[in-house]
Amino acid sequence: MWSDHSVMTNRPLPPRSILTLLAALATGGAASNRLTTPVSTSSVIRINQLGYLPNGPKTAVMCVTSDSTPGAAAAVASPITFVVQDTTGRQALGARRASSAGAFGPCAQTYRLDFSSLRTPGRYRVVAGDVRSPIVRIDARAYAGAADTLLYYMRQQRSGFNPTLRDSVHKRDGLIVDHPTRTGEFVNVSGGWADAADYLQYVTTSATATYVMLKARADYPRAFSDNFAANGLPGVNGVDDALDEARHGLEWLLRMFPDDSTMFNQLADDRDHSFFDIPTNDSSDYGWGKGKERPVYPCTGKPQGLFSGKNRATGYASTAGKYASTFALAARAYAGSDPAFAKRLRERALAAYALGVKYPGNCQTAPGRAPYFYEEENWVDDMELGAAELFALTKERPFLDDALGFAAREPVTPWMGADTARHYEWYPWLNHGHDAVWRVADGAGKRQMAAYYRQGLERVVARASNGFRVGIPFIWCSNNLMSAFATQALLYRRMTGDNRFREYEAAALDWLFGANPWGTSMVIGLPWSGTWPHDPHSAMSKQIGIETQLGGLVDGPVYRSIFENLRGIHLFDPDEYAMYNTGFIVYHDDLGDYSSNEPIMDGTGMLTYLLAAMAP
Ligand SMILES: [Ca+2]
Ligand SMILES: [Ca+2]
Repeated sequence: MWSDHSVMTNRPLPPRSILTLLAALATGGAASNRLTTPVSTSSVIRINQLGYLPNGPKTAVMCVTSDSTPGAAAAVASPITFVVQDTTGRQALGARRASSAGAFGPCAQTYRLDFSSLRTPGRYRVVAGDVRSPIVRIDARAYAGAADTLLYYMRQQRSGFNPTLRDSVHKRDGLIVDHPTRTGEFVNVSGGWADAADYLQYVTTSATATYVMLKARADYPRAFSDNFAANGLPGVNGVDDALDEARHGLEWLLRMFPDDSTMFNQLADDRDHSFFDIPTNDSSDYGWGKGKERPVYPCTGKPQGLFSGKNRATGYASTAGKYASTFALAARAYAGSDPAFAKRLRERALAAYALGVKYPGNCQTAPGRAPYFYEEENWVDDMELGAAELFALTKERPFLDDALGFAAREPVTPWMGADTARHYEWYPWLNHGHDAVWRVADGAGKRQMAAYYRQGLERVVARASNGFRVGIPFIWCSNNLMSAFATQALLYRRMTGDNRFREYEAAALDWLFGANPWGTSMVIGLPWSGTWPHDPHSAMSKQIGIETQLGGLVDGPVYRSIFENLRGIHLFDPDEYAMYNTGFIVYHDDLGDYSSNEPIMDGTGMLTYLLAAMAP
């Protein structure tokens, strides 16, 4: 078992070039972080490895694992005391008591060790008896460079020219399929990002990631730096790197919506999964030869799937709304710096929205040979966001009326409070529409939007009495839900000044960076000196090196039943987390586990907002 304790220094990754990272790895800088001293007891203290802001909430979570000797579990249910020490062992916070918060997953007991009253920046350990936490960092700059680090992964996912490989990938995109009149026609839709460790590309996820990056840099302009050029190679170009990355997405989205009646939704399909190789060697065969053109799927408003499996598509609006909101927000972003581009974005935003009005319903992704697809069922959230952003752009009142109407049709994103959901059934996980409406609505409208967010947060919190304070369902891509919950709580707090969900917001953020049963950050290389996924489901990682995956958010833990029932899933190596995979949720740092350890583009892009908000 590798742990926890001895080698972590909790240094966030400073902005620097990938070349420096490669050099660090060549000298063994990262590998040494993996193996540390064995756990001496069956209790561990989990912390946010990135650190805590001096004036923010600070909680570590103690987990007493269920393999404790009989009798011990009963004993630890009683209150415990803990202290906080500085790195010399001197007491920085006197003894505090903590009561058991009950069982959770592999933990027979959990305890919340709240040290929020310690505000002095520095490095500490939380100590309970003979159990010591890793080094805890309290620092106003704990999140400096964190949002930028996510962008390393986004650049690495680029299709077209890929800056990590310094080569172009998927040069023949693509041939239209499933179109009433244009099937077989070539259309240039090169660019965008691969969705995950496979190379499928979806408007659903790409537009959402683009939107959130645009919003993150608009709201928190100082969170991002300028260390990369438009093509993703190192270099300064006078544009923050979040906008560079968003523009890479926008250029692809414009190709995918080339005229007012042709709205493409997807590039490639799961026949891509026949090969597990880096994208330059992708030799998937879509029926016209290996490594040739990839299929481009339009929205048709009808169930799609070229083989036996079909989705349940009913319209265009889920995709059309995402195009509209992303283009409209981008039009405002480029109004000053590139008016011609802004004008085109505005025109495409209006056209996309009109198609969404004409064809209400879902445009789901199309399955190929496998039974999996993104089963998005809600579209009013997407049209709400599109309408709100179009109102912000045009100031035309009917858009605001539309947005308010759509908002009332789905006040709470339905996964909130649920035990489970289909794959990407309620997407995006966070409805940014309510926030976009709040920004432009009158007093009554603002109160309504805040109330909608509050209702969703209450439903999750009602399930979160455990010591980790988590109430999300552990469906596939649970880290997306954790990130969405924290972001919604943040937006609600900023809207209202109401701090009632602050503890849960912090707990979700802490979970993503190590305050979880496994004690691992869910973002590759963040912080570089911490514990994070070294063996993700990724051909790039396997063939070239883990450093290519820097900044990638992995799927996160799933219900055991999900892991055990997915096709073709098995671990390649002994499970270093076996001790913590005894409960109802599992996470494996293993190449073979595509359910919990695959980096995901949309989740990474969406996390930029939360980390930008935490930046100094
Ligand atoms: Ca730049
Ligand atoms: Ca939706």
